[in-house]
Amino acid sequence: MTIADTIVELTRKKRLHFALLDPDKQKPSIAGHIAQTVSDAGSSAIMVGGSTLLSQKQVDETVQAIKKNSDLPVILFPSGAKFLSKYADAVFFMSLLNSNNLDYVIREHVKGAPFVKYSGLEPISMGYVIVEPGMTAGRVGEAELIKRDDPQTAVGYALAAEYLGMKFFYIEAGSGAPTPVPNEMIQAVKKNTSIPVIVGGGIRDSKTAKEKVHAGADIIITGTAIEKDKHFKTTLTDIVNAIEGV
Ligand code: 1GP
Repeated sequence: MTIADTIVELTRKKRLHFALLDPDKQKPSIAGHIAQTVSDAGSSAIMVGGSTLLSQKQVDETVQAIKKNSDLPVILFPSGAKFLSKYADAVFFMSLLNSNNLDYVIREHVKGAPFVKYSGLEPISMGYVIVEPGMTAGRVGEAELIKRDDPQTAVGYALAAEYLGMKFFYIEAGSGAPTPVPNEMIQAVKKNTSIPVIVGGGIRDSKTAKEKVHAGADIIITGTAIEKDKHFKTTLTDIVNAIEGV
């Protein structure tokens, strides 16, 4: 079974947590160590990516260190064609649907597609949108941010992603966002779409993660909770346990 199908299947049984590691934020050896902890905490996958990467080497070394230390699938979350790594298992082949820059909607994909084909990476089609405040991802991605009080626009994007044949819909407020995607927005998206809904940005504790899952998130992504929290193993374990049973 493909990684995408395995994830879809898992979301039918429980709510999942994915950890996001940005190669720009720590050395590969530390990323390897974190990966082990993420795996022990019960996460289902490790995503690798970031908006401020400088080289493919950085991504390669981080992915290799993660693979050495954990059996979890490693899924790239690339900001551009330059940041793909053949050492990962899969890549979120994602279009930033609310970007004003065609590079992030389709052009980078055209550049990166041959690499995906010949490296054997599994492409996982995903519609991606950024909600206010958007943070660095919103700025770098030149996103026309979805307003926090506009769930209907988010629903439109989710349906468009589904109708375009995308397998997942990722809605996020930006890494480190002071407030995550509003519950009402997640509820509206979930109610209107049938593809798994991934939510991230500004989720740093189990209470918030549970709230987002109650609203309808199938998968929760956390990044900063790993980078900034000294007790991140406990935090991650709490998040995984809190959302699993919802
Ligand atoms: C970024 O949503 C992720 O795409 C992670 O956000 O760093 O706030 O957890 P945080």
